[in-house]
Amino acid sequence: MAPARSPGPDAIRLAFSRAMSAMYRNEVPQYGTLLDLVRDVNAAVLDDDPALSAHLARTGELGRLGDERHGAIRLGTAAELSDIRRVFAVMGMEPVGYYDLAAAGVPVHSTAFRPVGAAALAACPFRIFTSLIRLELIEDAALRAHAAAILARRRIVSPRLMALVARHEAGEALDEHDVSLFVRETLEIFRWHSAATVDFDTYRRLHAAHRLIADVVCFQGPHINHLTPRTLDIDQVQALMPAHGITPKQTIEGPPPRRCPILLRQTSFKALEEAIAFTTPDGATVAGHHTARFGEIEQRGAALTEAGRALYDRLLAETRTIADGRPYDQILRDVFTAFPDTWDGMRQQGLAFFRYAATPAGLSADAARRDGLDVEGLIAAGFLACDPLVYEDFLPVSAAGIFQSNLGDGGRQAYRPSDARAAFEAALGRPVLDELALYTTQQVTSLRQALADLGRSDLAAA
Ligand code: OOG
Ligand code: NI
Repeated sequence: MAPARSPGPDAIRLAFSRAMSAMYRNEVPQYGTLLDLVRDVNAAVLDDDPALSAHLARTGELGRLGDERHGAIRLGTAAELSDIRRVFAVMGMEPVGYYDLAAAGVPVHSTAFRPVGAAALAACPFRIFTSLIRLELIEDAALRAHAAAILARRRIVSPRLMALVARHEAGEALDEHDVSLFVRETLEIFRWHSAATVDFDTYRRLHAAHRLIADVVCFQGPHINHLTPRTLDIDQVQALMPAHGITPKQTIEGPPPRRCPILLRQTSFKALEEAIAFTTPDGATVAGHHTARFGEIEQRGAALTEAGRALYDRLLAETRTIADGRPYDQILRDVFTAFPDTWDGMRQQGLAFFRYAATPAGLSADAARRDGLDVEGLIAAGFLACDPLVYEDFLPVSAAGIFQSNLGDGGRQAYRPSDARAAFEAALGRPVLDELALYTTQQVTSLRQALADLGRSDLAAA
């Protein structure tokens, strides 16, 4: 029998992200409004900027512009994190980076499951910011044990789904039919349930310990809490949200607007208050409410090297210590004038990552003209081109800001610093990938190839 055709991880991820988007738009109508607004603003930007439009067409990004870039979930146990890791692996999503949000007063630690190769990112960039709640940060021992017992009773993945995952892990190709079942069953994990699994009193006590803890513990599973499309003008969407009946968080997270965008800028709308049915110990139902779900937008810029990131972190920290009556945006802009805002400057100072390629002029130039030039000389001569690598990851301070804007007062607590990364990776069942290593490899590989094409492999060792 001929082997069944398998859609492959990129196609499965694309099908899943589209199914998730449709489900979320249906569940959270305000998110659909945000998507429409983002689509209109993106269209206007492209109309006004034919060069950007041509660039996105050339890089194959235009067709994917309307697809979400990421979503987020919050898990309750080590076993859930391990199961989710196995499910996401079927879609080519690997854990990249470790984010300790406790440092910013949020009792979770996180990773991002995402495609890693350039081709996979281009095929479907969808990723999921995945947090694991840290019950050990609940001070009340009895409440902590109660929460753990509630979580121990639930299973967020179906046996049918895990059977498919096991077949994938055994090296079996999943056919179209398997894949549609896989997408359906995976979608179920993230569906919203308007009935809590606990009585109102338990909810109230967990909510008082931390709202996030109630959000994770009191429901049947890790409902998707937001999806995030890509915008070409985040300031514009932020400004237009109120006119569309959407209340944005107060500030845009991340770096200020720049000529040469870096890292990631994000903003969200406030989580909605939704009706929830709680049980009582005698089996009756009590009406209550819960806020968890929201919408977010993002705009991405260049990935920064360790040095670039250190400068970014230092300037952001400095911005946040200043309270002199100027608006936050203004302070941010002023402080960040210390961050070079030209690609040449960032490259020469080793602040950002780039992808290199030999140009047609470089390939046809006399060897004698190419020899004797160093990398900067080759660039200046127009023989070597470089484009910044897009930042594909997340920022802990920004993520904490997104969490907090949806937690209201009391969302921020002081937690003692601890090194929980080893525990997170043990729960995950593997180490997370190092984002800096991924960007470094891309840069080094492209430069080595470009120099070889120019007959200047002697420079690659430098
Ligand atoms: C995740 C918040 C972080 C981001 O884009 O930085 C996040 C959450 O609320 O669960 O999604
Ligand atoms: Ni997000």
